[in-house]
Amino acid sequence: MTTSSSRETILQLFRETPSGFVSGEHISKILGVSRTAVWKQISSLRDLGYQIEAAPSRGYRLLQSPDVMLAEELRHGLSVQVVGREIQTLAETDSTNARASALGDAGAPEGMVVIADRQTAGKGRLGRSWVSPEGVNLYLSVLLRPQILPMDASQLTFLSAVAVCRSIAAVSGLQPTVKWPNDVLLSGRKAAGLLNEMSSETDRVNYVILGIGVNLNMQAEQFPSQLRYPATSLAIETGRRISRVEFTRTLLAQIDALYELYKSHGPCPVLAEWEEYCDLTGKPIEVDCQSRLIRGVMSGLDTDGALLVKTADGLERVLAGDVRPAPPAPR
Ligand code: BT5
Repeated sequence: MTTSSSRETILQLFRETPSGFVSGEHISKILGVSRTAVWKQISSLRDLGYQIEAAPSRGYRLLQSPDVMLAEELRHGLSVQVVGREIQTLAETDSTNARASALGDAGAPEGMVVIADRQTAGKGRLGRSWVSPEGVNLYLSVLLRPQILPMDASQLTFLSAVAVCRSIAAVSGLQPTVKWPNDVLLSGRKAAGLLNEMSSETDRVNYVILGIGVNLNMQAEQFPSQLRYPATSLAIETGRRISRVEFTRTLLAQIDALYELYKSHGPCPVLAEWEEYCDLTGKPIEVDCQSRLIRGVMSGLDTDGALLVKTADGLERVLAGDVRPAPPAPR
C-alpha cells in the first residue's frame, strides 16, 4: 500500500466511525502494518496540517482537516462518472497542463486530473504566462479522450467555462460572467483563465487537456501590476476565505456532469449555457484579431465555438482574438 493510500484509508476510518475514535490496533489490522507504522502515518497526516488527538485508551480522533490539496481529501464525498476518478496532486510543478499532456502521451486514462499547489511556468494562451502563487488558488488540468473531430475540440473550452461559473455561483453565491473565448470574470475582472490543449491526428483526437486556473484566495498585492486585464479572486470579491478543497470537489463534479451532457446531447446545451453567462451578447463589441480589428454586435456562438459578430458587411465568424465592449461612439 502506498503512503497516500494508507493515509486515505485512515481518513476514511475516522469519517466512518461515529465516536470519532479509532484505535491504533484497528488501523494496524486494516492496513496490515505494525503499530509503529500506524504512528508514522498519523505523524505524516499531522505534518500535512491534520489535527489529530491521541487518547491513550481510546485511540486517535480527527479534530480538523486542513485546506490542503491532497488526493485523499479531494476524493472524499466525490461522486463522478469519469472526471476525477484518478487525481494526482503535486506540491509544485512547471505547468499542470504539461504534466497532464505527459500522462496523456503515456496512455493515462480519461478523467485523470492533475492539481498543483504552485506552478513555476503556468501557461496562458499564445505563450503568455499564468501567475500561480503557492497555497492560495486552484491550478488544475483534466485529461479527456473525447470521440470528436479535432475541429470540434474548442467546444470543450466552453464546457470548462460553464463548469467554473456554476462552481463559483455554488460555492460563493457570486454571479460570474464569461468573456470569449476563455475568461471567467467577477465584477468585470478576470478571476479564472482556461487553456485547452490537444493531441490529435487528421481526423481523431488522442486527448484534450482542459487547463483551468481559478483565483480563489489570492490577495490584491499578489497580482503583478502588468496584467493585460484587471484581475480579482473569489476571496477579494466575497471578503472571506474560500475552501480550495470544497471548490475543487464542486468543480470536478460539474465538469463530470457537463461532460456527460456533452457526450449525450452534443455541444448545444453547453454553448447555450455559456451564452447565458455572457453579458456582451447583443451588445456592440470590438474583436482585436492582432492583424485587424472587427467591430459589430456580438450575436452568439457558432456550434464549433467560433464567435459570431454582426458587422456592417454581414455575419463574421471569429476563431481567435480578444473581445472588448466597443467604446461609445464619438458625438
Ligand atoms: C489564460 O490565458 O487565461 C489561460 C490560463 C490558464 C491557466 C491554467 S492553470 C492550470 C493549467 N496549467 C497551465 O499551465 N495553465 C492552465 P490568456 O487568456 O492568454 O491570459 C493570460 C494573461 O492573463 C496574462 O498575460 C496576464 O496578463 C493575465 N494573468 C496571468 N495570471 C493571472 C492570474 N492569476 N489572474 C488573472 N490574470 C492573470
